[in-house]
Amino acid sequence: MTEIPRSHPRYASLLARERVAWGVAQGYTSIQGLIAQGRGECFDYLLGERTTAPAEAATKAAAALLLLAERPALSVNGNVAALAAEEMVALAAALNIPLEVNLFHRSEERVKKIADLLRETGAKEVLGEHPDATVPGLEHARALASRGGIYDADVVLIPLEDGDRCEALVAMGKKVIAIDLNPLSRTARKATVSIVDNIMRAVPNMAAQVRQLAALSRADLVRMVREYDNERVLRGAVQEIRDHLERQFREDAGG
Ligand code: PTJ
Repeated sequence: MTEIPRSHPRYASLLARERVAWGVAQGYTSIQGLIAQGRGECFDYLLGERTTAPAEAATKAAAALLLLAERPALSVNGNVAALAAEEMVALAAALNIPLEVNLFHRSEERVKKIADLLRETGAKEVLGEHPDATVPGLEHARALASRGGIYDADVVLIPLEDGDRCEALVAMGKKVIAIDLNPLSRTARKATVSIVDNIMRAVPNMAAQVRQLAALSRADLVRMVREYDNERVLRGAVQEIRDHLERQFREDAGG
C-alpha cells in the first residue's frame, strides 16, 4: 500500500482507497469493487466525511434490532473484507454470531480467501463456503445462502450491496440493515434500517452501540425500534448533504 501521511487532510479517504486497491491485489475484492468504492467516496465527500445525526440514529436502531434478533446474521463481501474485516469480526464477537461470506461476482477462490482472512483476523465461525440454500427471487450467485446463517436469520446486516438482495431478503420476511453511503440507492430505500455512513465508521460505532445497549431491557429495545422511522432518516441524510454543500459555498464565498 502507498504510505499516506496522517497529516494529509484527506487521510481517511485515501486510506480507504488504498485498502480497496490492496483488496483487489490480494484477491479479496472484485475489480468492480473499485467502482463501488468510487461511488461511495463521492457520497462521503458530499456528506462531509463524518457520521451525521441521522446515521447515528440509524446505527443505534440497528444495534437494538441486532440485540433483539433471535438469529442475526452478518454478510461480508469483497469490499467489506478489504475495508472492515477487523471491525466485522469484533461486531460478530460482540453478538456471539458467525459471519457469512456472500459475493455478487462469486468465485469459490475469492470466497475461500475472504473466509481465511476473517478467520486469521479472529472470527470464530465463518459461513458461506458451502451454501446449502438459496434466497428466492434472485437469479445470480448472491442467492446462495447458508442455513444457520443468512438463510434462517430474522435480522441481516448487508453492507455495500445493490438493491436486489435487499429486496429479496425483505420479501422473505427478514429485517434488513444496510450500510450504504448513497441515501438514494434502492438498497437504502428498501432496507428496514439504512445507515448512510462509511462502513469504516459505521461498523465500529455499531459494535460500541451493541455493547452499550446490551444493558437495556427488551422492552426498551423494542420501544427504540418501534420509534425508528427509516424514511425520516433517509430524508435527513439528503438534508445533511444539502446543508453541507450550502456551508461549503458560504465558506468559499467568504461569508
Ligand atoms: O465482492 P462482491 O463480488 O460481492 O461485490 C461487491 C460490490 C460492492 C462490488 C457489489 O456489491 C456492488 O456492485 O455494489 P454496488 O451496486 O456498487 O453498491 C455498493 C453501494 O455501496 C453503493 O451505493 C456505494 O455508494 C456504497 N458504498 C461504497 N463504498 C462504501 C459504500 N457505503 C459505505 N461505505 C463505503 N466505504
